[in-house]
Amino acid sequence: MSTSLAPTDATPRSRPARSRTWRIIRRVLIVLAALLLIVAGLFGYAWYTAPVDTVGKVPFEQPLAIPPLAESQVDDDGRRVFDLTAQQSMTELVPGTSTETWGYNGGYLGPTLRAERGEEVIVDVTNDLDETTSVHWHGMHLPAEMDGGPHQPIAPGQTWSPTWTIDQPAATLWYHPHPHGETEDHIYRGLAGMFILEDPDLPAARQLPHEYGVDDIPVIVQDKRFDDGELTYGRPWFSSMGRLGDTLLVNGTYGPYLDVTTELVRLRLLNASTARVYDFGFSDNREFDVVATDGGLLPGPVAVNRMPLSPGERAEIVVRMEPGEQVELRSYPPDLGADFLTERFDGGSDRFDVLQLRAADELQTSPELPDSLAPAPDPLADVGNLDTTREFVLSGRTINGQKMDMGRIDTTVEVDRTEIWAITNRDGSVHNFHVHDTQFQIVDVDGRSPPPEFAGWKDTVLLRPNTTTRIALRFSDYSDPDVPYMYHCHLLFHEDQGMMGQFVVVEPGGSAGDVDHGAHAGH
Ligand SMILES: [Cu+2]
Repeated sequence: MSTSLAPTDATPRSRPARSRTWRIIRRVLIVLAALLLIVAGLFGYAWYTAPVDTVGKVPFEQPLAIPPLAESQVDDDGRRVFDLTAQQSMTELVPGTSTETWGYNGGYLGPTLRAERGEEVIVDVTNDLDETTSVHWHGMHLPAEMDGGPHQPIAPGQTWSPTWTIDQPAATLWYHPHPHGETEDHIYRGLAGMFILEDPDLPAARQLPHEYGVDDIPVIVQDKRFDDGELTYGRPWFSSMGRLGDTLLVNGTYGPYLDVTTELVRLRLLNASTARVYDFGFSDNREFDVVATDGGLLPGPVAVNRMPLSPGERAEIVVRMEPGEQVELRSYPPDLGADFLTERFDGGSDRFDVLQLRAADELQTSPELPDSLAPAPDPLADVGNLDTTREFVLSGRTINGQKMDMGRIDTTVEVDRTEIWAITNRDGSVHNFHVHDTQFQIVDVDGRSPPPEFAGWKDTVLLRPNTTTRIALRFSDYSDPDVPYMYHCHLLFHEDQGMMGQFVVVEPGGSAGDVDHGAHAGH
């Protein structure tokens, strides 16, 4: 049998040609094999170095910083006035190093704002940075022009003074920048803070631990990566999530411990990371009670031993301590619902020691947790039927096939009408979904009701790969056809790349107006 490479009538002259061909093929094969080895080597390196595991390696040597409660005054109009100034500083985040950071009224993060339902507030936000930013009140029900999204930029040197009336139940909200395309950077550098709402009409709230900084503790969790003290801004090769750090800060503290002096301690967990999903639990797997989620108290405490939170989500948990004991709050490998490769590179194998709780030898008695905390969320009760009103498909960096356009209104909703939104993640990796202005209730995920700790008020929901989550929501008050609110993925890299849409709330029968594309800087 013969082939063209080995002709039977081969002449002496064809032999050099044949061996030359073989030489070329051999070289190509060697180069290909070398390339394959390099790629396999890089992949292997990435595979083995991808998981982060800090369990047992964190020196719990720093007392947990408690963000100060923001000072405020009541002005002549009866409004509670807060001041926030975004500024740049050098901060000792990791002991012995100095890091360039951004913060509000300080080096890193910002003070905790606290206000009561019914109060009118005004926040004078000054931008002392040398680039434009904004401040969004995450989870807050308020007029669109006060929302602090991409349409309310604050230019360097300017002050923006949004004002609104607190009109929602007690909750752990937060504030952070929302400038279009720059949110990941601004939050990563340190701009974020907690906004605690109180509600005198919820008596159970006073039976929960509520002494700020004593038995009611903000726990703002963020992952970072440092190089020689400086924050690094790279993204991993094999992950599409965005930045995934190998070092945790809690309230800006590296290696934090908390001295506990009461039997019960309430932790207000906030995932203020840019991309990472956590699955919080304790080092001895003890049960704890989830008492509130994003938008406020659950109907009653829910005992669990894990509580997953994606970026932007909050949970208030109450943990019982024994005198003299130590236990660590951890993050266990979160269930990202993805294939094993994606899980590995998106943080699904990662474990962290988060915060050490050190109980005093004698603990003050705490009141028992009430069985009933707050009325159950009502949007579902208001819906005559559960027909889906709208569909949102998240894929790549798009929602319904489109990237964010500040000049385009994607969705127009009528004021005070309950809607069912079906949100589908069509990708093989996680996204999440945050809606401004309102709190929603999760109806079902692929037809299944959520577990009780996820059946309360939410404004942000994790979307596992290839699932459909339906939420019930209502936009009461504040119609404005010209100024949009946002819905978006709260993985900030995705958001910045355009995974965001705009909606306006209009009066019944109304239609969207002309959105101001450029928007105006503060005055
Ligand atoms: Cu996303």
